[in-house]
Amino acid sequence: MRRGAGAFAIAAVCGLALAGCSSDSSKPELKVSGAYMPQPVGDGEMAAGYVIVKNTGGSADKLTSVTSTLSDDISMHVTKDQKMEQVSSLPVPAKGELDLERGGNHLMFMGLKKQPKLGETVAVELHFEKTDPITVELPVKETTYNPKNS
Ligand SMILES: [Cu+2]
Repeated sequence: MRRGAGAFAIAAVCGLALAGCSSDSSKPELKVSGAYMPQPVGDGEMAAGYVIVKNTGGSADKLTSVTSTLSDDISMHVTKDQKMEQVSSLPVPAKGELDLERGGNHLMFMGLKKQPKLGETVAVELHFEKTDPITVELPVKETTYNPKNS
């Protein structure tokens, strides 16, 4: 309880200070944006997911696993020379970002329990080495959706 209240007080102070509060933190400060899942084609058994994890903190973190009710088998992939390769974690650099995007790194959902349909959202929990898990809602977009083209 004490710890939770303390964190809340710090958050309130940061809100008032507006700037410079998290920038001198030595801990990772993560924020997720740009999340989406392209609608899988046909009755495909797998889907990809994309998020951007921004770290404004002074130390690096790692995305270590991803969980969701959509699938029990979610892995992290990097793309090298047009080929996918599974990795056990993805780095979130200090004062940098982890970018999952089309043609590059992505989340891979295997053995889908249901078909995600356009307009729905898929709740996903991102687990990190240092930071507490972050829940993200991935909106299901057109199969060919790419935020860079819209
Ligand atoms: Cu993949």
